[in-house]
Amino acid sequence: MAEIGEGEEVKLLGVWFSPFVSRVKWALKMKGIQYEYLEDDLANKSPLLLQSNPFYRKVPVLLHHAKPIAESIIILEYIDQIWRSNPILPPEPHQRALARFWAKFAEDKFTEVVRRVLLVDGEEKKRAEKEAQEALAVLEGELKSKGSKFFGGEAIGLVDLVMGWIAIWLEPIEQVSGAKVFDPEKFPSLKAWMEAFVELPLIQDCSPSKASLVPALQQVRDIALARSKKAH
Ligand SMILES: N[C@@H](CCC(=O)N[C@@H](CS)C(=O)NCC(=O)O)C(=O)O
Repeated sequence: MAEIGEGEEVKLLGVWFSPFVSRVKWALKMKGIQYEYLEDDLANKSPLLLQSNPFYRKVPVLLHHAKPIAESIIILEYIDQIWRSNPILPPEPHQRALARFWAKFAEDKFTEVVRRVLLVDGEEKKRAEKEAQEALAVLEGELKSKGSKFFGGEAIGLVDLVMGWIAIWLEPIEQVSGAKVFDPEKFPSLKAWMEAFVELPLIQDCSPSKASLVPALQQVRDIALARSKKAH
């Protein structure tokens, strides 16, 4: 039997320290898809990245038979539609809609807010810190009411792939920004979920270490702060 991905020509454009790229790596690993990984340079973006994602100019980009797909959550859904083993979304339409809702909530209300925690300072950082904690309280309530190991049930699904970065990136982001977003006493269900998530071999196999992220995120923060200083 041909291995999944063989003859499929799957390429992933990414940078190693991006949580958006890692969620795509996790999904490809979960499905057992072989692919070629191309590390880009955000300070000097490759022509392939600029051609494949001309409007956002961001990684990740998945190339399937040279056809580009951008935006990590859209890529996750594409992967799930093309390769059916180990489903990312549940089969039932209402359950699928709920998974998409929570993935969107986590992205808009948490991921994007923590991005601000990393990239800004002062009052704006404090506001973002508080907003992120409010979103975590909602996500804690959702996970608790589900009563399952993962948002996807007993196996990881869309919401776990979208939120999983928290288990690895949040601590380095807190360290670099000096903010405190996660309180394990306030969020016991999320704490148990993070522990279960990082214990999965597929996550351990293709994630950067927290220690390696600290200097990389520090650099991202320094560049963003220097740019905003210049702009004012
Ligand atoms: N919403 C996008 C976010 C991707 C993103 O922010 N990628 C960053 C790396 S972490 C990037 O490529 N930044 C380059 C830039 O902003 O110029 C997704 O989910 O794919």
